[in-house]
Amino acid sequence: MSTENEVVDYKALAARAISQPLVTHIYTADPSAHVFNGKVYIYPSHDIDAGIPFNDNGDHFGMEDYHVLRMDSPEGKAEDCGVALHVKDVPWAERQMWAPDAITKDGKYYLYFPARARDGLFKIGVAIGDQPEGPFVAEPEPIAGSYSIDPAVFGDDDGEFYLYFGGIWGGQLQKYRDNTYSEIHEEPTADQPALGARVARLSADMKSFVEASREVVILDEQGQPLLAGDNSRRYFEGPWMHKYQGKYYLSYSTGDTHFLCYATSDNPYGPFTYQGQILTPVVGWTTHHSICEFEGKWYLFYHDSVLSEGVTHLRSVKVTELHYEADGKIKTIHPYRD
Ligand code: FUB
Repeated sequence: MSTENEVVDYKALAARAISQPLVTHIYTADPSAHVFNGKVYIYPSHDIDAGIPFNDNGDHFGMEDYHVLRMDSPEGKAEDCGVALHVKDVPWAERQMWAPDAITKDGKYYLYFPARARDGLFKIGVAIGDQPEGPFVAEPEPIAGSYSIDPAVFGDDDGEFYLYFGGIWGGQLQKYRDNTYSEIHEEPTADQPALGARVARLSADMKSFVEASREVVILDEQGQPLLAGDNSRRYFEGPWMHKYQGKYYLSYSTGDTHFLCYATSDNPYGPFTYQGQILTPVVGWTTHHSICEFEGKWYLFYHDSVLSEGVTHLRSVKVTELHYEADGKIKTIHPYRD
């Protein structure tokens, strides 16, 4: 949104914003929204200033717990339901409770979350509760076969559940090939296929993968995999899956180019075909979202750093209506009016 050293008038920017923070008493980010029992529940990261210096690994994103937000409708007020899970109550996790997601099955609620384990590697855990707002009790170990960050859980119409996950750079996805970590691995060079998110089907008890995770490939209009150098379109982090008119929509952040983009497929495993941009860049380095239907209307939940006047790890979740064209294309949203 701004070049280095440019003085930004954040009050003017706030006035131009198409939507305002859902809560202002805490900083929140990475909103995963779902409708449970007729209400909207948002599972965000809870941003804090942990006093950790900025670096490319994102260590300054030092979050420690999760608060769940509840809304009677996406156009209403958001209520903070309080702490749903704290890192001190997760036996395997040490720090950095990053972007979570949640789902319900058979009367239980499952919160999926990434955190750094004591060996410095991100893993994904699951915590279980009886109500959408928690509290959630974490399983003693991370999900076997999970790694990296940004879990997004998707329940298909046939009763199967899938976990999408993965993020490059601070999210460590570039350190894995075929689900195995090695320090020698790096992001592919610009002319090689980009790394994709990962997906695995969940077990009936929602606590494990029934298969090794697979790569989610995104193809261009010629049917070729997007390349690692295609920074404005390739996958970076923050996967989200939703279904619209029978098609699977994979949406995600492009990271260093700060777009939310999407690709579609007839299969939850893909391959997906790139379609376009959902959201142009927001204030702050990261952009992360979810898409949720409520009473026949569709909404984009996202975040920006306007409230903190541009502090990239102090973000605020927002919501705006999302519209489809007749052919199923999503209309691009611009977060600030001209
Ligand atoms: O909130 C920490 C990280 O920032 C998330 O995991 C990424 O998706 C980015 O939003």
